[in-house]
Amino acid sequence: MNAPTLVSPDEIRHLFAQAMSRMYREEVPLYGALVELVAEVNAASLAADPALAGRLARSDGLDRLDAERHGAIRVGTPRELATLRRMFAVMGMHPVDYYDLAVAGVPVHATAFRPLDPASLARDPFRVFTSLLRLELIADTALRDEAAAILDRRAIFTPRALALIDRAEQAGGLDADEARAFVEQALETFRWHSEATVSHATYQALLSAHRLVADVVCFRGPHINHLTPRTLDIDAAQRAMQARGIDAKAVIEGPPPRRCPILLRQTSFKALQEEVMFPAEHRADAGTHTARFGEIEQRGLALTPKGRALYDRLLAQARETDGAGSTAGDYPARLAQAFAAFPDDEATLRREGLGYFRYALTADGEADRAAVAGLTADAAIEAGLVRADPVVYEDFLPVSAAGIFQSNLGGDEQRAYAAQANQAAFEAALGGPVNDAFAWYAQLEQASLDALGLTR
Ligand code: OOG
Ligand code: NI
Repeated sequence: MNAPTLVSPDEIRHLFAQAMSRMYREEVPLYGALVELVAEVNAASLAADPALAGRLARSDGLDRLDAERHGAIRVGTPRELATLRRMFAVMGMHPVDYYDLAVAGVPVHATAFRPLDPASLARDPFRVFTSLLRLELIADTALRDEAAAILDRRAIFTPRALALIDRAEQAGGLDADEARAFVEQALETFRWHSEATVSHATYQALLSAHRLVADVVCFRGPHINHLTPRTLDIDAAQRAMQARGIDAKAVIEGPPPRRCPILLRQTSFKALQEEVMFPAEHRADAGTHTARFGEIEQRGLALTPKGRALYDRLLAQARETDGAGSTAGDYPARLAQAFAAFPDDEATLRREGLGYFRYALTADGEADRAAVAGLTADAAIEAGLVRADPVVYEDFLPVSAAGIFQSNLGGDEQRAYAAQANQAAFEAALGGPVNDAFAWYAQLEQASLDALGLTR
């Protein structure tokens, strides 16, 4: 009997990421222009800093430098989220962390589906930030019920996609033909539809509840709303966008520019106003909808809980000054000033336990492995036997995500919801727990120490 040859989930994710990129470039040509701009900026960064390539190769893979790092979608119901979890699992993507955005005035909570194994991340790092609408935050109960009824009627997965998810779960994977069909079918869920499923009047009512509610409820499915390639110099990329007359968001989200990058910095071009048709009794109404944009990101050191607490405190300090959040003109200066208190050299970041590092042998260490085992990490580094490379942050930042949402909803509303974060409700909808990012980074670091026989 011939056992079927299964395609690895990593390969399926890689095919999927490529297909999404092709589809989105076709759907949003400005996104294609952004990808080209980023490739130019990255090439210039590498040319200007010959040592950069070596550092990247050690920490974050130089391969696929220009490939998309993430995308984002927004779904409406627990059932949609639970099925997405199963769909992403076929591609080796699992939910990591819980993000509450209600505190920032966006009526969703979210997770990111991403690879967990470092080798899988290296093969293709593609991940999807996935938000679930919190309908209970719509104050008008009649409108809330109407939104729920609309969402209840839609089917965002093709029957064949559902059948292939079942198949993958039963057989432990997909063969090459099934994998190809799966990617093709999965793509349908994330495609843009320029016809709304509701009348213009219903759209307007949902829009005034919150612009995001209209985006989630009024269309056939959770269209991909952005993709995000990685840049090696986000400040240069932001300037290049502005120089080309691309309507970039006012500020870069996340930490200020630093010698040792930490966490995640992001910016985007603002969402486009796109023509949409609304079904009406005798003819279709024309209108516009604003949802889709292009984003770029630059990643740095993953912070420990201690480092993250410091980050959150300094960020809050920079944003607090005049209540204007990150939109005021002097924000970059305030941010830089606040972050003067965050150590900016790798040795200190490591010694003070602010970031996660991966330990590896130097050439001297390779030559004398036996001398390494049993040493403390500090002593081994001191002796020149071991090197500590920063672990790259692979997740998201709720304050930044809210900033990205806000600048792309086409309005400037800044209401916060009084609602509490509700991870339990999110996980119930998801059909399982989210992975804890801190535990994941800590385990990566520990495994690198254990492999060399180092102690702390
Ligand atoms: C998601 C925004 C969050 C990010 O990079 O922080 C996000 C959305 O607008 O749906 O993608
Ligand atoms: Ni994003």
